Amino acid sequence: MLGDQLSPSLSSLAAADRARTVVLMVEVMGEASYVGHHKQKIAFIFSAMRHFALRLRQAGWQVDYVTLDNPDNTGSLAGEVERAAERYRCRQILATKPGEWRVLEDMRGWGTLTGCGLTLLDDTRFLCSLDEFAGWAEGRKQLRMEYFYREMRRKTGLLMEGSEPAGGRWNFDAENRKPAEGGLFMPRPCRAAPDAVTQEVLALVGTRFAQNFGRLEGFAYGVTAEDAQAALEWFLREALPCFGDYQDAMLKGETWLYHSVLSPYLNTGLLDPLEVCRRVEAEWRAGRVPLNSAEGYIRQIIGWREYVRGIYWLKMPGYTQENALAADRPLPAFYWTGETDMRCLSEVITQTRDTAYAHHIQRLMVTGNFAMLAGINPHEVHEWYLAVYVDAFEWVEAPNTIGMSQFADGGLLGSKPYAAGGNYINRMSDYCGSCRYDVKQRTGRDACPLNALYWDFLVRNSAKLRGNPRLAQVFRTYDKMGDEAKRDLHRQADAFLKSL
Ligand code: FAD
Ligand code: DLZ
Ligand code: SF4
Repeated sequence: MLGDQLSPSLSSLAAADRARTVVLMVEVMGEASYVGHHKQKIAFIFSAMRHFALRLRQAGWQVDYVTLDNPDNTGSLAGEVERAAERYRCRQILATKPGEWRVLEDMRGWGTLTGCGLTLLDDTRFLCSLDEFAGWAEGRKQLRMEYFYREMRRKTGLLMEGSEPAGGRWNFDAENRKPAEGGLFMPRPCRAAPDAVTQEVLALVGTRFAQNFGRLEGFAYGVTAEDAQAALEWFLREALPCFGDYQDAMLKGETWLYHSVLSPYLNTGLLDPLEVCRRVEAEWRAGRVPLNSAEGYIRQIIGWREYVRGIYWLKMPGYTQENALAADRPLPAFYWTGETDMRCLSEVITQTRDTAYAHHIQRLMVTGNFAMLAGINPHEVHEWYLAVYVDAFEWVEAPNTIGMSQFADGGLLGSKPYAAGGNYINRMSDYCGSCRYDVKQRTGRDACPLNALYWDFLVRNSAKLRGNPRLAQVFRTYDKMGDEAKRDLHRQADAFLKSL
């Protein structure tokens, strides 16, 4: 069982005979270092794995758990499977398919490697199977999330009144764009105090991964199903009512706002996505939360989360190498330090370093938007996101980065690039007020760099973007600018890019 397969209902467990099975769980350097994971991400996964192993033992399973510091640890999944196969004179390997192409390829070799029979079962912890998604996608020119989402609403019956969507509309996103306001703040989300198991893991990670990105101090992620359940209860009570309204808002020093911070638990199996959605729906039906919040939240899970998984498996291998806009600049060093005068970026990167978390709009419209405007190589951007967030597993991270955020798949996921100048960030956050740059200026020493970069990005990629009907208006605006204004913008952008 892998580090993100911590569900008692996992297909491999369900198919195994408890009396004749040894459950193998391994902490291996290979998995802990294929990207330079944030320290808190490694600590979360290792501690959650150790707690899950205890739980399985309590439930009567024989568990062989190999810790990272076990002197015989070979450092790879395959190496540990081979050793275990010999140890137990194993005849049959049973596993649930992983969430990453790289690991699936590795797993497919385990039968030959060990001489055992190998059965790889589908991961049934999703609403939409990969076959079902492939069937939905077949023959469609555009794979729009909105239509997929409606199918999932019908399939689950979530927020449905018979065959109609509750409230008469499928999507209340237009009501979910309130900017940050003065006095908008959140009580700190439900955080778990590290127990003895977690403390041991924190010590291990602090020593073995001392050079990795991120702080360990303040680690407070839950590591058991009970912790995850407590986090869900907190979210339903404290944050869900305002989730919809302020989903896109950003505020200095406010990491979590009204977000649920449930992605680490959903992605490792400590929470069940459908159960979470049913609880959210029940809050709306009981009149405790508005429909825009309940719908907005459920859409993220049964819509976006399922949809990106489908895209990942439909397009791999190859998807993580896509680079439709031929962006080739290296990732700026400040993505690892937060040391930049651009307040929006320093705020989000510092927060990421301290917590291994940033909410969706921070990922999409701050770090993601800047990387795309600056023409950063999307594969480097992808590896950064895969490393720095506690919830990052490739099946969910890659389509969000390569597709939604960088437009590197040429528009498979989004009908236009999520590109914005400083204006958007100024509208949705309070970052600009304390920035050394002036968000209102396009050129000059103090101009917000995003403004010139925005136009420069569009023009740099005009061969690929000009024909996009959703960008027709912005290109018209650009065309109406005087030659001098255009030249100044590109000079400004060039000088900035050279200084990166
Ligand atoms: P909330 O805002 O409370 O949302 C609720 C839940 O909906 C999340 O827990 C998550 O499970 C789901 N969700 C929301 N948006 C998305 C989305 N776009 N795709 C898939 N699920 C979604 N999410 C990850 O789980 N892992 C990643 O590695 C990841 N990488 C991302 C990279 C980029 C560039 C971008 C733009 C987004 C990424 N996301 C990723 C999606 C989203 O940002 C996170 O799911 C969300 O911020 C997690 O915080 P939360 O639990 O507080 O979410
Ligand atoms: C991300 C991760 C890390 C850091 N460490 C381990 C590990 O030691 N053992 C393990 O089984 N899984 C780990 N994982 C998760 C995997 O790298 C991989 O992303 C998922 O299992 C894919 O489904
Ligand atoms: Fe970011 Fe520009 Fe605002 Fe500064 S002025 S915080 S760089 S958007």
